[in-house]
Amino acid sequence: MKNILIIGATGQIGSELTMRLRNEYPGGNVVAGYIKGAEPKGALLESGPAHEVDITNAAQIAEAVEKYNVDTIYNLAALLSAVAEAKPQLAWKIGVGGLYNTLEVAREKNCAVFTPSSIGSFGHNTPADKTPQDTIQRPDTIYGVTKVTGEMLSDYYARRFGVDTRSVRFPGLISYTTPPGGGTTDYAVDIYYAAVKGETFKCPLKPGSFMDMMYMPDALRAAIEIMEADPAKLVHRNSFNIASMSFDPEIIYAKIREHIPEFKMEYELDPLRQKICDSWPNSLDDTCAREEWGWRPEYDLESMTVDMITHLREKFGITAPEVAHAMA
Ligand code: AKB
Repeated sequence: MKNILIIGATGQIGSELTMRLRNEYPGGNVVAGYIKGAEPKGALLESGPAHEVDITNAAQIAEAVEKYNVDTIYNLAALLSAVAEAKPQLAWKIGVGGLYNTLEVAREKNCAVFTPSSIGSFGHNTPADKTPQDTIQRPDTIYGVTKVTGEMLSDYYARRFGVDTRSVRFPGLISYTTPPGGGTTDYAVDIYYAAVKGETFKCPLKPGSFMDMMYMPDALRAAIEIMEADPAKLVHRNSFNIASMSFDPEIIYAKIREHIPEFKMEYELDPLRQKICDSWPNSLDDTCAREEWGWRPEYDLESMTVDMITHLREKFGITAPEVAHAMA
């Protein structure tokens, strides 16, 4: 894979994945696909080509693929779970209509396609703990419905037309670069911002709300490694469970307080996000990803917390308070 189009390159995952792919494939075109109003800026704009690609417009996708001789498409266009509940028709148009457009272009132009699925592809009647790779997928949200449809459509295009479609089910992704916006797992990003800025965090989910989470560097590596995996070893394609850590608000709060003891959290529940979270698994079993393409996470809650706090302090120019040493 050398010439890559990222659809949704200015979003939470896209902005970091585009930069990472440009480092990974320095000789190729790594094209930042963006929509009007979300144009790339700064390093993202300066480090490589950019092209307007609205996923609901198949002609625009085809134009970018032809112009840059694209062989791989990363389709990152989606509304996250909570926003999708407010705009279900748009969520379907982008998540399913957009994927259909992408797969059709890929079929005609012979491109591989990565389209992330999510822990949101499961529902309340899925086994919640160590959720198996192959299990019941009857999601309660429109976000989940688009993700399961996307998994099935992508598998269909692989079987029927030989399109090289691959995917992982992302947990909540945590990063200090671009904020997520509109997801159920967003609290696990927001809590770090509040802690570093010295603000009291209002937690939208109640204690005991466990979900899988992952630090962005692991997620980016997963997205690249699955596309590089030896196809002969893949039993599954769309989509692999991947996991690195599972926690609830109490656990992440306690972990941050080990590093910022004065940090305070209060509960101010968001009924929509709570309902969505209650329908999602507590933790996924990622054995198939480990066995079929060697998936291994590198970050746990402790190493992620140290890295998040360090980078957010740098981002906001906040110096770490001096540690008070007791006099002997
Ligand atoms: C969301 O919360 O909607 C996403 C996801 C887990 O897919 N972060």
